[in-house]
Amino acid sequence: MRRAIYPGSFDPVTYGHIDIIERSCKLFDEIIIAVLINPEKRPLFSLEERQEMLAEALANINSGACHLRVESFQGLLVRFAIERQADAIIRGIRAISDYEYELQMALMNRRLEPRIETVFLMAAEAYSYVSSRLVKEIYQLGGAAQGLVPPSVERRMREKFRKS
Ligand code: COD
Repeated sequence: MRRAIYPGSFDPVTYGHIDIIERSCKLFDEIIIAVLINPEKRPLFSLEERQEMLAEALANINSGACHLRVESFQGLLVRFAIERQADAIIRGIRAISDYEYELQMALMNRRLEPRIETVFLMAAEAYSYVSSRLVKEIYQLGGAAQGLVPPSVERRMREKFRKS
């Protein structure tokens, strides 16, 4: 069985992330979507909210025979990958600007743990400009990003900024 970890902040999950998960399913039997717990960063959504939004979004995708699991992790990603007996780490590439950071991280992870490969996938062009950061900015400024994030994320974004 081939297992991969798809790690990220997912603050919040977008259709760009979902697209990468669907593509990963064609390559692996199981994907663990691993949400980072980073005490030094202040995400907009709590860990529980980010995991719930992922679970809601994943309930609506056709993953075929591929098994999807949402978990959280802290500390070194490669350590988590080894603990879960994963073969690979999945990362998404949008533009050449992502590549530099992603390459650096992949090479560092390979140095730390040569048994884990990093696999880069590209989302559909329609999502190539979508990022969690921009989606948050749009809602914060009173806009909406329909079609770029799952409906449950849209709803939670509106609630979040209505309250504040
Ligand atoms: N199209 C394609 N890919 C996309 C899109 C899109 N529209 N949107 C996002 N992605 C990709 C990103 O490029 C990324 O590959 C992935 O989806 C997740 O994105 P984010 O933004 O949710 O998550 P990141 O990039 O903040 O996650 C960073 C990690 C949590 C993976 C990283 O900080 C980490 O590994 N931390 C653990 C500590 C560690 O091991 N450090 C040493 C690293 S060398």
